[in-house]
Formats: sequence, C-alpha cells, structure tokens
Amino acid sequence: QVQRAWWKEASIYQIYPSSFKDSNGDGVGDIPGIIEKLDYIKALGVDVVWVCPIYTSPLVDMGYDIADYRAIDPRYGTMQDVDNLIAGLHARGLKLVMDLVVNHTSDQHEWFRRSRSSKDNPYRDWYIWRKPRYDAQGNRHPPNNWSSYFSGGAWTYDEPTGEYYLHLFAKEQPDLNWECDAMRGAIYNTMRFWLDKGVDGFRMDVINLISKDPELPDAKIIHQDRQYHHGSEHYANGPRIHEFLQVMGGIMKEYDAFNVGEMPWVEDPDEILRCVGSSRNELNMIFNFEIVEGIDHGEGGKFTPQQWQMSELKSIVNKWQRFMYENGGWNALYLENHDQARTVSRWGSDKPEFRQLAAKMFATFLGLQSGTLFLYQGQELGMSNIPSDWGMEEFRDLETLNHWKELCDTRPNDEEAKALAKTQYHTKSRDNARTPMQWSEHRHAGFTTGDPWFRVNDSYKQCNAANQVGNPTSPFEYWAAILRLRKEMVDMFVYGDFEMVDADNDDVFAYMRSFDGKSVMVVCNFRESPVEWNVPLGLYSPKEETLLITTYGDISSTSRSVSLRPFEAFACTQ
Ligand code: TEU
Repeated sequence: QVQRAWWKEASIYQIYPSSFKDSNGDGVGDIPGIIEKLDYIKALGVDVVWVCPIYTSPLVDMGYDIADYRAIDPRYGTMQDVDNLIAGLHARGLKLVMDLVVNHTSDQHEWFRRSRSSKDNPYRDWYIWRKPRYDAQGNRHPPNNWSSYFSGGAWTYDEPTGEYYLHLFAKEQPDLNWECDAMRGAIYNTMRFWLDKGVDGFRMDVINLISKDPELPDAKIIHQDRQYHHGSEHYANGPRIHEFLQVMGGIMKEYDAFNVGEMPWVEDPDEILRCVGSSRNELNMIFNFEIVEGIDHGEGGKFTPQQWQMSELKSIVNKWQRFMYENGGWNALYLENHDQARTVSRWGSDKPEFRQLAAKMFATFLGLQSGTLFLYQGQELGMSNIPSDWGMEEFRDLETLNHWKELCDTRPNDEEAKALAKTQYHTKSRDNARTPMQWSEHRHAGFTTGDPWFRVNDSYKQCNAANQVGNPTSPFEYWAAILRLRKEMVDMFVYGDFEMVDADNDDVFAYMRSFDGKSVMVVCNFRESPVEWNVPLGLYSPKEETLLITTYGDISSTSRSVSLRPFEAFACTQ
C-alpha cells in the first residue's frame, strides 16, 4: 500500500542565485531577479523552488561557505527580499526550499573567529581541532592522512594556537564539531528561525558527513602514490548520524516541512533506507551520487576519463527504482545541479542538430520515473556545457581551479596530462552548470544589464527562454508537458511500479510503469544515430493512437518494431 504525500508528487526547480537573473546591473543574480521570474517558473509547472545558499558569504565556494546563517548576503538582496520571495511563491501556490549547509561554515563565521582565537574560548569545541603529529625528525604533520575534496589535505595548521582544524572541503570551510551540544543546539535553532519565517523545507548539504568517528582514524590507503587519502569510511554516515537526523526530522515534522539530504560516499541501500524509510522520521529522500559521480569518473577520480556504459546506467536506475518501491523509501530524481555538467553535453549531444532532441529524450527518461523530480535552472532549455574553445582563464570554480593548480605545480611539463585535464573540465567541471541563465537573444542573454560575473555561454542566441516558452517543439514546453503528465497520471508515474524492459539493449533505455492493472511503456533512444528497436516478446507494440508523449510528434512503427530516430523518445499505453 503506497503512502501518499504532497512532496512525493512535487517537482522541484533549483536556482543558482548568482547565475539566475540580475535585477540591478551589478552582474550578479539576486533575489529580486528571482521574483521577476516567478511566472516563468510557474509556467513550467513545478511546485517547489530550491534556492542555493544566499546567506552572507565570502563566496570562496559560491555560498557553501556561510559566514552568517541568519543574514542575507547583500549581493543577493535583503531579508525583506526573502519575505517578498516567500510571499510571491506562496501566492502562486509554490513552496520555498533553502539550502542548509551545516557540515561546515566559512572561516569568516563569527563562531570560527572565536574558535580559533584561543584554546579556552567557549567556541573552541564548535570546530574540530587536533594537535599536530611529529615524526622522528621532529617534523610536524597533520593529525591524520585525510584528503580534502578540493585538493590537498583536510587539515590546516593554525599558528596562533598551534593546532590543526579539519576541513573536508576548502581550507576556508572548517568542519563543525557535531559532538558539541551547544553547537548542535545553535544549528537546530537556525532551522527553526527559517521555518518560522515561512520557508517550507531544506536541502541539506553533505548531511551524512556531520557525524565523524571521534577518533578520526587514518584513512585506508587505496592509491599508494598519494599523500592524502579519502577517509570517508570514518565520516560518511558515521556513528551518530541517525540520532542527529532524527532530531532534525522531528523539527521538520513539527512544521510539515520538506527535506532532501545530499549524501555522497554511501552506497549501501540498507543504510540509505535507514535515512529515508517512511517510519524513520529522518529525511524524506536523499540525493545519491551513483549516476553523476559513478558512470563517467575514472579510477583517478572526477577529472580522469571513463566512457560511461548503458548497462551500468540501467543497473543503477533499476536498483533504486525497485528498491524504494519494495521497501517504503523514496527516490530523488536528478541528472543536473550546480555541481554537475549539462546532461546534453555529458551523456547526449550538444551538436546544434541534436541538442534539443537530446534534452527532450532525457526529460522523458528521467521525468517518467518514480520519485520526486528535481530540475536545475537551464535544464528545461537544454542548456549545454561551456564551449570547448574557452580557455582556463574563463573557469571560476575552486574545485576545477585547485585541481588545475595542483596539476601545474606537480607536473609542470606534462603537456599530455594537462591537455587531458582540460578536456575533462569541459566535460565535467562544475562551471559547466554555472554560466548565467539564458533568457533571451539580447546582450548577455538578458541575464544582466551590466558585466556578468561569469561569461555567458555562446549558445544563447540559439538556446534561450524567449524562443522556447510557447514554442510547442521546445525543450521548455516538453518539460512542461512531462510535468503535466506526472500530475494527470499521478498514480502511474509517482506511485506506480517500475520494471526494466529489454535490459540488455545497449542503445535503448526502455521501461514500464504500471498501476492497478494499467501500464505505460517508456522508450528512449540514447544514440545520435537511428536505432531499430524490436519490441520484446510479450509486450504490446507502440502505436500512434496510444502515444502519451513523444519527442518527434509521431512514431514510425510496425507491429514488432519501432524505427527510432536520433534521440527519439516516447511513452505510450496499451
Ligand atoms: O557538494 C558535496 C559534494 O560531495 C561535492 O564534493 C561534490 O561531490 C562535488 O562538488 C562534485 O565535484 C556540496 C555542494 O553541492 C557543493 O556545491 C559544495 O561545494 C560542497 O557541498 C561543500 O559545501
């Protein structure tokens, strides 16, 4: 028996504030800019808007380094603007989800300034400080061998007090100490502060990293040649994670609020179910990373090449679709966000003749699965990665820049490695998703009247909201149709069963959804070439009359096969 919930039926639109819409000509997107575009968001047909961090921040990591949890960064606007945003959304029947980034703060946060000031400051214990280790020669070393996600080690030595602090991300993002009661209390109060304001929920940044093994043991060594090692076995879903998540879940429940937890480095389905199971009162759902950081990351990590395989994509999708259906958990569906490259470029094609077709194919593939659907700004337009002829000077993201710097420092003359890394940045850098939103064919794509903080993708004349809204063949209108279909057939698409079809096919991703004796077949050609798809024995054959949605407007089929055009996708009933 399926348990119904508004958030299971909802679709969520993610906004990256710096790059969405600039209202005052300073080149940076802002909250009044978001308010200008609420009708656009409503027209797409989503139910919830998730806004990435807009709190006071030095923007070392684009706002994921928060200096004050209760203040709005002046670049984005004021608290009054947030009130107006909430009112504008609620007036349209939309909800607001904010980012909750509580694994770490900025090093400019008042808590950290105090913490680092002296060993006996009351805030000392709010962060994770440890004494150095010394070797036989008396050389100083960090307390353990963990690496940071943004290159180098996870510890920085702080001269004034002679200890190291932990930072799993940049050195300007010190990790909070969740073993400290007072610190936890401050975070829980912060959640209430925003919920009392009328915010409808949170997206919780790397929430599974907050509970660490207090011993902070050395990481197991997988790559002998490296100085620092991953270590997630000691802090991903650590010893007290469920205790903390249940407190937060309790707060969310009081407000009937929505939450989704971002959870890297955990793959065990049973552990994930302990976080999202319907009886657990922890999280509604999580973002897992198996597709976006699995199928095309090579052995050496994100910026090493790996040709993705259809069989792997199928087995990941099938596993999670079936597992949550059978075990009373819930999936978050996404392919893009501010940390991931653009789908069309990464797994489809952004050639002019294919870009829109690929965008619509991915909309079909993702949009008709079971789960809560997340769309990232620009995905509804089929926006593509930054052009291949942009040089390194255009990149802004510290993950990419730190990686590049480390490579240039350690292998300055290895031209081959450098060329390879550049190709990888053009495929997978976070910057691919962060170029300004393309509103129109006008100067700077209508994003700003000033100089944009980040260069606008050269594709804006062909790909923009103005030429897509109201155009029946556009990706925007196709996404709108998918979202309508999910609402009209909510039992089928939200609550129905999922079954993979033709699992061994390397070109075509096909699946059946079913509910109460009825079914829908979804067929997606992932290739830029035509593919003849033989309908598996025992299945009904797709016909023009039974189409629910189609990327080409019609289909070309006989009773036993369908001639799929490049990136063609459709869904049909019996
Ligand atoms: O990302 C968490 C995370 O796991 C990242 O390391 C992610 O894997 C990486 O960006 C992909 O290359 C979250 C936020 O989404 C990200 O923007 C922040 O930089 C990070 O946390 C630190 O707050």
